[in-house]
This record gives sequence, structure tokens and C-alpha cells, in this order.
Amino acid sequence: MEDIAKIKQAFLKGLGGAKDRAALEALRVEYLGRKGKLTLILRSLGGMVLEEKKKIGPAAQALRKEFEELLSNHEAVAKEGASAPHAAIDLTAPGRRFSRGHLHPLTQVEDEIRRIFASMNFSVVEGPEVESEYYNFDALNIPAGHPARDMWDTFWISRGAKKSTENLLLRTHTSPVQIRYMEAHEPPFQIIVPGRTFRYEATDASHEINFDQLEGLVVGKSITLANFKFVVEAFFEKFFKGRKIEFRYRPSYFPFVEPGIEVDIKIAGGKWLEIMGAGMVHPRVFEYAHYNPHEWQGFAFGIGIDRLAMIKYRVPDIRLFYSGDLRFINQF
Ligand code: FA5
Repeated sequence: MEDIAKIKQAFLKGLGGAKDRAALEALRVEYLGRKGKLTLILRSLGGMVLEEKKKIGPAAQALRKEFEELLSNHEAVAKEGASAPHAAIDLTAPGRRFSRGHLHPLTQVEDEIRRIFASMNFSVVEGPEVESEYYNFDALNIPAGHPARDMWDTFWISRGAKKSTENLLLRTHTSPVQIRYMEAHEPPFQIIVPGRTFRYEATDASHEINFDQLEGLVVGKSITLANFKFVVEAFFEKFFKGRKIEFRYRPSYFPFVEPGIEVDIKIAGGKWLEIMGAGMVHPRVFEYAHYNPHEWQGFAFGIGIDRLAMIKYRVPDIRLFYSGDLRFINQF
């Protein structure tokens, strides 16, 4: 057993000094060759007494296995070294690219819209996503039981333990911010309100249960639909830079405007697409906001931001924006 321990020590020392394949081969012959030091011990097992054989046999076999493994590991390393003799690091290799995040396409579109309206002297205002029934409906001239409430399928919020006196909901449009802003400010003004809106609807290629709207509200002493037309057309021409756009204004109904209209656009000979609701602010809405409807008038509009993004980037399905699929997101 002493011999075995010595052999192991000597072998490991030799291995540490072996710099190339030839030295490793010499080591192999010295210990594992036909007349190798370990081979001789293995051969002599036959002449040993049983006791000795039981002790030395397994130890010598294990050592042979260990030597073989060590030698083949070192040979593999020596081989690699031979094919790349200079440096372990290739200083000329191109760097690994770090992946950086970027803004979501809907955020990019919203930023662009904010920039364009800011250049036309509009202020940007925001409002709460959890809204009261009063601001989302009543103050917009849509009282409880009015059939127009069916135009907005609503997510109502359960009041839970907190006994609020108001009914709460996820706002179905950005129009409630009209009232909130007018309550706190005096006219004249011109604002836009971008923000997330929610509807309890079945989804399809152009409908989501949450989407983004852009409200616009301009109030002054002599604001007319002609001003509205100018603002909207100037906006779209900037937004779709250089693409040819046709506009279509259709009469429509929203309880908070009179008259109400819907605007469709057609780009470069494509299909007509409904893009927004709009109209002149209803006198009753001014009354809710404590403005004198005989003194003030204005226009309001609500654009679907997702739909604008779909047209701008030719995205066929609104649900892609919310899919979290990097193959889609990384195209922007
Ligand atoms: C409204 O929500 C009105 N508040 C707009 C308005 C404002 C009218 C001010 C008059 C004055 P409407 O339900 O049509 O209107 O929605 C406006 C736009 O939001 C639509 O033209 C469409 O572009 C977008 N939109 C509506 N529902 C969805 C939906 N489920 N998914 C994606 N976009 C939608």
C-alpha cells in the first residue's frame, strides 16, 4: 500500500511538469505501459496472499482508472493549446451586443401625438382610470337608464368593505376628464387628454378590452366646427407625414355633443376607417361644469390611439400590441 501511495505522488508530480503531448505519453508509458510502475503492481497481484490481494487489488485498479482519466484530460487541454497557441482571448472579436429595451409602439405613438398637439399650443392633461359613475356618465349628459349607456359596456368596480357613496368603474372613455378640467379651470383653453380606457367587450382585430384614447377639448367665445376641422386635418397631416389623406365627416350621436359627428379617414387609396367621435360641446355639459352655455362654446373629440398606431405601422390586429410577444415588439 505504501508503494501505491508513492506511485501516486510521483505520478502527480510528473503530470504537473508535463508540458506537451509527448511528455504525457512518456508518463503514460512510465506508469501504465507494459512494464509500467503501476502495471507491475497489478501483475504481481496473482502472487499475493489473499488478505493482501483484497486490499491492494481494488486500490491499484482505482489508481489506474484515475491515471487514465487525468492523462486524457491533460491531453485534451494540450490539444486545444496547440490549435490556439497565442492568447486565450481574441482581442479582435466583435463585442457582444447588449440588448436594450425601448418604448412600446403605443407609447411612441402617444408621444408623437403629444408633440404635435403641443406644437399647436394644446396643454396635456391627465385623469384617473378608476372613475366615478358621475364623471363617466351623468355629467356627460348620460343619466342612469339612458339607452346611450349601452354604447359603453362597462367594468363596474365592487365597492368592497369601503362603503363609498359613489359607484366606481373603469373609465370607458377619456371624456370624463372634460368635466374634471372644466370644474377646475376657466376658459378659454385648449387641452388634450391621452390615457388608458376600458370596455367590457368581446375582443377582435380592432377591439380590445383596454385601449388608449385621446380626448381633445377646445373652449372659447367663438369656437366653431370649422376650427375643429382645421385642427383635426392639421394634426393628421403632421402625424401621417406626406401620406395622402382623405377625410369624411358623418353625422353621429353622442349625448355630450350637439351636433355630433364621426370622422373617417382614408390613406393613400386604402379603406375608409372610423377614427374618432367628435362634436360641439352640449350646453348641458357646460351647465354641469358651471360654465354659462350662452357665453362659451367649444368642440370636443375622442380618437382611438391604438387604431392610429395600427394605420401608421400597418398592424393588422390590435391584440398584437398587448401580446407581450418580443418578435412583434422588437420591430419598432
Ligand atoms: C367615445 O368614446 C367618445 N367619448 C368620443 C367623443 C369624445 C365623442 C368627445 C364626442 C366628443 P367611441 O365609443 O366611438 O366614442 O370611441 C372613440 C374611438 O375609440 C373609436 O373611434 C375607436 O377609434 C376607439 N375605440 C372604441 N372602442 C374601442 C375598442 N374596444 N378597442 C380599440 N379602440 C376602440
